[in-house]
Amino acid sequence: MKTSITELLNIKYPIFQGGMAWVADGDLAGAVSNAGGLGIIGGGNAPKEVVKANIDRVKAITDKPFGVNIMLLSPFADDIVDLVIEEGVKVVTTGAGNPGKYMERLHAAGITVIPVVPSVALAKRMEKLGVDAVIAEGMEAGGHIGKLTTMTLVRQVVDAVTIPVIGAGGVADGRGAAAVFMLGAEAVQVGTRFVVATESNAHPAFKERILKAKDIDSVVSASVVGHPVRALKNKLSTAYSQAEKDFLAGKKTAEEIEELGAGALKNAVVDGDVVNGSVMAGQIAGLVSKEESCEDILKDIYYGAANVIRQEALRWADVPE
Ligand code: TUI
Repeated sequence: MKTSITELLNIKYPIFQGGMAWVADGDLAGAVSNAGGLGIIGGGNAPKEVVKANIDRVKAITDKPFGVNIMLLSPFADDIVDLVIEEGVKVVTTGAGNPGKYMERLHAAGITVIPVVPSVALAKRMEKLGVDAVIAEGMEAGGHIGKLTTMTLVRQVVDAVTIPVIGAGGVADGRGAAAVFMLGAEAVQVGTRFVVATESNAHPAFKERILKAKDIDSVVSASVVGHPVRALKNKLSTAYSQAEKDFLAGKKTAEEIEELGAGALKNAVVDGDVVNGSVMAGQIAGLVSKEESCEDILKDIYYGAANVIRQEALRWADVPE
């Protein structure tokens, strides 16, 4: 089974592992790439040396293609662009902004550039800029999100651009992946399910919250200051919702709300503080109930999608054209 994305990137499965800050380190990305998906190191807010160590780790695990996600709100974004060029990284995804100012240098270095887009307008702007593909990520996703759902965003982006579209947000198994392929995507990106992979170094308490989560356990915080973030409900999300009320009443500044989030993701992922930290996860966490290897996760999604697509095709086979 081939798609324009498996061909473009020379990977076996049309499945990306999301470049999640603090979670998507060299061990996770290396395991995913080695098993035939596209592993992606999450640059997050990390400085160049930290991302370099993760690139070294992936290179020690596999010689298959992998990517680096550049989080464009990071104070180190410029440095990470230098780094991916120096290290000969083949694929860069971007998040939380417009990568326009880096495009020329990335392409001159032969890097395939794939930004996350939350809207049709940005997808079209990115296509004009010459990006190689776009990731249409719906608001079911964990972390920093846009406003549209995966169902509506992927379909409309596919209609609006001619470059390949990767669908993301709410995909954790074969059925979800098949649905996104039906919308016209050439690959899917999966985050939350890989957080609980055996090879993921996320703190056991962080994994446990995802494994135990129900469908309605995530909330979106900080929308009022322009950076909506989806995470599982806890003391921090309650504090956010109070602070947002205070902000709307003119009793708190945007900076005070942003401060609540500073370091909160690291506290949860690395130190396991799932009470006061930010347990970023997608709405599909309710379906994720088992810790498995990256290889098993990739196979389950790939063969699961194939099975449901075949079943459904059979059901429709007698309908005249
Ligand atoms: O970036 C993500 N997910 C993230 S980043 C992150 S770290 C962070 N923590 C707190 C606040 C902000 C960031 C945690 N999770 N996903 C990709 C994504 N990109 N989602 C939405 C966007 C996006 C939003 C606006 C992409 C482009 C964009 O463009 C605005 C513009 O410049 O036109």
